Amino acid sequence: MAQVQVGIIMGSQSDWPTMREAAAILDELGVAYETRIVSAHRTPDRLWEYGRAAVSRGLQVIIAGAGGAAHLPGMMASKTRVPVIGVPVQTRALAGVDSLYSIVQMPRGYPVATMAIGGAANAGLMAAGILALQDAALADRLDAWRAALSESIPEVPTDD
Ligand code: RP5
Repeated sequence: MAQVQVGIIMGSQSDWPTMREAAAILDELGVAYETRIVSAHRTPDRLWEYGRAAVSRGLQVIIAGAGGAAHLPGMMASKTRVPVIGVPVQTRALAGVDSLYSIVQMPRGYPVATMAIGGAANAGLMAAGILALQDAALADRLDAWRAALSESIPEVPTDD
């Protein structure tokens, strides 16, 4: 089994349909990851333990998604120096603006790299880009992925 490099954590099972997009990207790029439900409010001890052990377990990036009062990414960033990428999950009440504001305005010293609302795929790509700095084979796969996306964009618009 490959060493897990990325932790994909989320506040609730209900975040998985969003967060699975990060997992799908990492699958495509051959990056080893794990997925966990870790809630800042409902399982604070789990959050603390996950952050405490992140470095010693060899995690290199943590992707953290949460919605509403989305404290998970910021609290995780307070507990570990492993880079945290935050994904604001869309909410029904406030369309995810609440999630975005909860994640993006971190105080100096504890950054969270915040994606767009629902931006889990980009979180996966960001994590891959960070890992690719030290992994030439992954860098090649990421370059190929980006080239394929670029190739898929038509040059001329059509009616249908
Ligand atoms: C947050 O509350 C979770 O990240 C989720 O986005 C939101 C709603 O959670 P559930 O009530 O669906 O479990 O903690």
